[in-house]
Amino acid sequence: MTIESTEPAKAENPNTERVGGTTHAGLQQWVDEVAALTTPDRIEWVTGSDAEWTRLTDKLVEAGTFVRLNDEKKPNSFYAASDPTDVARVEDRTFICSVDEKDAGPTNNWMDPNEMKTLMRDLYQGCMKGRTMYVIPFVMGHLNAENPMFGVEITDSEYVVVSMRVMARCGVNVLRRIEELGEAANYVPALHSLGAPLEPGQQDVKWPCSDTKYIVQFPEERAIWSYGSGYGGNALLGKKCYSLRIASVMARDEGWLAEHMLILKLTSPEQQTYYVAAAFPSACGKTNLAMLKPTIPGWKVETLGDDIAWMRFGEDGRLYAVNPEFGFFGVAPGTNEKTNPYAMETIAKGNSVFTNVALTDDGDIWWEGMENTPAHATSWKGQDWTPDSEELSSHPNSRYCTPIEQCPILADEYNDPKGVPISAIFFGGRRASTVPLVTESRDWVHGTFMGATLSSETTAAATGQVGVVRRDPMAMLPFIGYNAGDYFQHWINLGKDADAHKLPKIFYVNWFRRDADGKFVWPGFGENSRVLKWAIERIEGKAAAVETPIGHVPTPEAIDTDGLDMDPAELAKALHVDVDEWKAEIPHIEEWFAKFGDNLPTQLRVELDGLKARLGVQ
Ligand code: GTP
Ligand code: SPV
Ligand code: MN
Repeated sequence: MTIESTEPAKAENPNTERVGGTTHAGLQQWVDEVAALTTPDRIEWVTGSDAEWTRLTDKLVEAGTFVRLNDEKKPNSFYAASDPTDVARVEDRTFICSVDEKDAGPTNNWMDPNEMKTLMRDLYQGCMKGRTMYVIPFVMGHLNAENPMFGVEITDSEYVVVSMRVMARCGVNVLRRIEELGEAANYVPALHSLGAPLEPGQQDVKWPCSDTKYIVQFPEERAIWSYGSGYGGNALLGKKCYSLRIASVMARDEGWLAEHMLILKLTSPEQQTYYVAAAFPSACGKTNLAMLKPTIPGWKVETLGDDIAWMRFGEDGRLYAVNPEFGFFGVAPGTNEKTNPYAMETIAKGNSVFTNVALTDDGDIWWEGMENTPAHATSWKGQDWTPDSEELSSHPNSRYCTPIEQCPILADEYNDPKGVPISAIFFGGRRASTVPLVTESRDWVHGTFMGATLSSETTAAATGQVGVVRRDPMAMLPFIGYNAGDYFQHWINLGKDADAHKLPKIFYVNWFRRDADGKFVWPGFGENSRVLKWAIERIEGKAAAVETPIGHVPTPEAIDTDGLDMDPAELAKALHVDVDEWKAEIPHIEEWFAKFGDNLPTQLRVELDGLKARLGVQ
């Protein structure tokens, strides 16, 4: 991809300092073009060395972006607070710029790619003035994969460089491999700028960003242009932009799946192992389930991934999943020794970045829900905070960014580029009513229907209102890089072409059902192991279920409640299929499906008709 300016490229800043480079002509040309457009003071190729980490983190400390944490509490770790306007993914500023508007579908923002490029080229013009432009060669997944999934992110943010080094395999080894492959190396060019040029002598702010934000994917070109935000999925372009939006388009074209899913390994007391993938919308429990500590004796969970799964059929006809990431970018609030002890252990090893949490007076971090509430701390907004404060100490979408290899329960298979064969897929959302604790689909198409109609209350992971129920198909609403109707068809097609008995079984879960007082009915977290156990026993043909209009739901006796401190009536509530609530759901599903017109797969319409008939809806 080139920048393809219609205007002659501006003469490059003759004083630009250059550190590093590449023998790959195409890549060097793209970097030169971006430099000519954005006019940085300095161009630096990221190597991934420890010395580089130290230099960049020192620079961030000096700039005031980072505070170095107490080495005894969190070694080699840093605290950052973002600009209060730059705290989450900006879905209304995110675009799929396909050539044809129809290919973006009814769920994405769209603009003509040429129009978007013209608009953004104007924004990028001189936007790195006074800054260093970093070139980050990275690979999503394994460098020794059959087809390594390369990317190169250009960014003018040191915070992004440091975070990318945690979240993806980056640096000189990747670049050398790209160079060895030469023209044969496919890489996704991913351009990022904070949109905050510095005039000579101008004092920088702690968190530079712009009020104008664009997060843009060009699916045909497999390219990403991001502008104006320094936070999370807006700026760490290997994550949502590449591994979901662009990768979902690649997956459609090549017959695989790029999904917003955790991957876990489950070992039963009989030492049987199973791999489970689960898609829950942002801030709905993936990281927590991925690192689950089972409360039922003899069962063991190990982690393979907490956010993204790439799944391809293996030669044996089974669906294999790989986590393309190298770190966790996890929701901080609510994480504690009880809900997620392994995440706590992972971050305690250090080498992490904490953004928008609270800074304690002894140089550690804290957030709502963590043990040992400090008597005083500095809030993410930089204000004095005490337990009596009205405001939260941490932003609800505050996050820890930490290396996956520090996770004490990381499964060995994480290092296998082949991935792991998936036995079960869970779809789940955050629903106060209607959706029972767990439902088993009848078959792949019914499971696809469950995924396609998945709904969830919105969370702080994206800007906008929180707590509003919306359809979030396969937990991919903000991440499908093409027409969601075609995406549903792709799911159905993969199932059609596969060996039915080798396909993962699909389940629909809801940890978030509430009672009349607004309390969660199901205790969740480690207790979710009881639901995993039921699902595995269903796969093994051992557990009981009742057939309901929406699918197979466990009888209360089929759930292992040994040691569970829960009133049986409450469990019955969690499992209840309320026909009236489901009848009320139908118009919402109808409205959702209507968006897709002819692009809605017939099979999903048939599934909806079946559901209506079973519920007795005309
Ligand atoms: P992203 O990183 O945004 O994709 O989110 P995620 O799906 O990984 O969500 P995460 O596991 O970080 O959970 C987000 C929030 O849900 C946290 O506040 C958790 O405490 C809460 N949560 C997770 N699992 C459960 C559960 O089983 N029950 C309840 N009630 N809350 C949960
Ligand atoms: C999500 O929002 O689903 C995340 C965080 O995992 S971000 O990387 O910002 O997308
Ligand atoms: Mn996510």
